[in-house]
Amino acid sequence: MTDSNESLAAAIKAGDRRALAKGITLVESTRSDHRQQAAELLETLMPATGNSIRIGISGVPGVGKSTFIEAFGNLLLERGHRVAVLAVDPTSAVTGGSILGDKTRMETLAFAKNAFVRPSPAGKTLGGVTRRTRESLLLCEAAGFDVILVETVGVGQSETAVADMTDMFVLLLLPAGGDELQGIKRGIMELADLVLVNKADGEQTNSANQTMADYRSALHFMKSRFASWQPQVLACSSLKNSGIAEVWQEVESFRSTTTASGELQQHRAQQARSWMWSETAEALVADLKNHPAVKSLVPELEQAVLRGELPPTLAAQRLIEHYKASD
Ligand SMILES: Nc1nc2c(ncn2[C@@H]2O[C@H](COP(=O)(O)OP(=O)(O)O)[C@@H](O)[C@H]2O)c(=O)[nH]1
Ligand SMILES: [Mg+2]
Repeated sequence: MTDSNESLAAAIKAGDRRALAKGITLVESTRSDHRQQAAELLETLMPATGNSIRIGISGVPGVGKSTFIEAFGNLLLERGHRVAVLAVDPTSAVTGGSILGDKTRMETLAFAKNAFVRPSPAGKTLGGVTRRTRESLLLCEAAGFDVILVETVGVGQSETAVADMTDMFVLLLLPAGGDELQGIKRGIMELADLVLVNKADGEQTNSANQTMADYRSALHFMKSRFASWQPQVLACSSLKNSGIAEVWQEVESFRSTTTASGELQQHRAQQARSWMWSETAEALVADLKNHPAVKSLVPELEQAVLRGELPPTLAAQRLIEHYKASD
């Protein structure tokens, strides 16, 4: 490892936020020398990771995720925690924007000494965005952040990606309306360890309580992710700062219960293993696509598949045969 990498690792471990930002920039880079440096950095810092609670925050756009993170994050800071906020937004490459671009909703948090807010990395694929966020999460842990919040855009596959990299998955809902109305798929519901009906304030208080009751009974018929943890439903107002302390209580209860049952550790181990395999698959495909012998074959095979002349399975076999033969 180079000297500069060595001192970067030390600065990150000392909790230096600028060093952390630099480390994340390395992790997000696609340059191969940066990739190499990032890999070494991660390996050095690995023993310093794992000491946080990783919380995924999801829900449809407009439900109040960013507002909730601001309220929740500030409560945690008051209680002496160090809070990092990351995001998975695979659309940011397309739209040029990023969900945490709306730092206005995280006014205090974004500038607090014990907080670290990082927008979603840009990336062409969800896989790429996911990998960078996972690695950033590890760097944040090494820098001593003990609560890590990962916000999703609330559309498409990003929910599953975030559930796969966090310990606890929190789903925010709007008052009133069934899940069809709110556009929540059953699969997403089933990932939730905690459901929060947000905007329980003003005129919406009653309907929020109704929604809370509805989901409490609905969840009874769903399979929970952890045998030791029955998903809970709470109501809160991120804007009025009510019900937020109860959320933290629930998180602590989740952590102690799943730690005692051994499920939290098991969950993390499985996540790491499947991460290893998705990395392997992505790297192999990237290498295969870059291989000269394969590259020249691709247009022809793709055309044949597009025209319906060649079964995709056969085309895949040919690509792999050429890849293997060329070594
Ligand atoms: N009344 C009320 N409005 C809220 C609450 N939380 C968020 N909002 C508003 O809902 C809108 C969307 O919030 P935002 O945090 O950007 O949602 P996100 O897209 O899920 O991140 C904003 O206008 C917020 O002020 C809440 O608890 N009560
Ligand atoms: Mg947001």
